[in-house]
Amino acid sequence: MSRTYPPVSIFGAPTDVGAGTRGTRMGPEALRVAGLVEALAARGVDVVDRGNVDGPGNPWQPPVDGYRHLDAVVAWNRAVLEASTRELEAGRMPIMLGGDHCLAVGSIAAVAAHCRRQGKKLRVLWLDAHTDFNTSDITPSGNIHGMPVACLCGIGPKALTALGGHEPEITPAQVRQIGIRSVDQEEKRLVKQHGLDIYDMRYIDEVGMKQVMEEALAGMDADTHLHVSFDVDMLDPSIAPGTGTKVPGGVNYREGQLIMEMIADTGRMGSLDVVEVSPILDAGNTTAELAVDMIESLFGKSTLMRD
Ligand code: Z70
Ligand code: MN
Ligand code: MN
Ligand code: MN
Repeated sequence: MSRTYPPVSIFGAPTDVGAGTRGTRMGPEALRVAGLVEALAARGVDVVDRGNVDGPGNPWQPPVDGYRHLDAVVAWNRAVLEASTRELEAGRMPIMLGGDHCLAVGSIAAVAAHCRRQGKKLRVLWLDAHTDFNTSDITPSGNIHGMPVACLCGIGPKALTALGGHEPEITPAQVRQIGIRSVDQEEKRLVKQHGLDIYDMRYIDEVGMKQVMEEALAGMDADTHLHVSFDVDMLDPSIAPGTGTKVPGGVNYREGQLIMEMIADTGRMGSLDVVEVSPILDAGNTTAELAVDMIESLFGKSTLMRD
């Protein structure tokens, strides 16, 4: 394979303040122990591990006005925004290791600002069992990891929607969601109202992952920055049990690999989140190891030479 990749900077955001179960704070270490840095280096990628960003502990309190731990979530997202921005401006690809999925507000706000500065188009691929489009009015839990896509689209608390200084950071038309199979009742209405492009499990079963990915990646060109936000709960819990919200009927191993390979083939990935890995719920470290396996495919690992 002759494909080359931009230099990569990995950083961890060890928190679970946005989630309803604790444990994703250990995600970054689990991914490191699974050999993420070594695997990328072995593929010839110029990769550095910047260590972890810092933030407040988990107050473990009930929701206030529909949000759990809003202040702590904002603090962690500021740290992620800063770290991601620094790497993007240095011409490097940030890989943010969560932590829970609330952190995508900061990582994607950084990428959106970077794209505005560079005159680039942004496409967001949201790999998840969930649409993460709740608001304080309709959330069943108050957990902010169920809200980042709405926040990025300008719907949410000011401290998150205005985090990167541009409201909204993205529009629903820039987002493609794959692997979806758990959407709350009122959340369904909201994603429909906002026209989100959702490839749910039924559609994946009906047309197959190849067509799903062709559709989700269509329309990108040399000026497109592709951000991949990978919530490991997209994968079926039988292969990825180490996560807090397990939803049956998920993406299987082969479908997951095809997603990553087809993303790699575009050559357009400019940033990546790997979130919701919770090693204390795992069987050994299999979920982090599987995530590393998938990330190798994102960086061009394939069975045969295809170009
Ligand atoms: C539910 C909620 C959720 C994980 C997002 C679940 C949210 N829709 N869970 N990611 N792991 O509480 O809003
Ligand atoms: Mn760039
Ligand atoms: Mn998610
Ligand atoms: Mn999820």
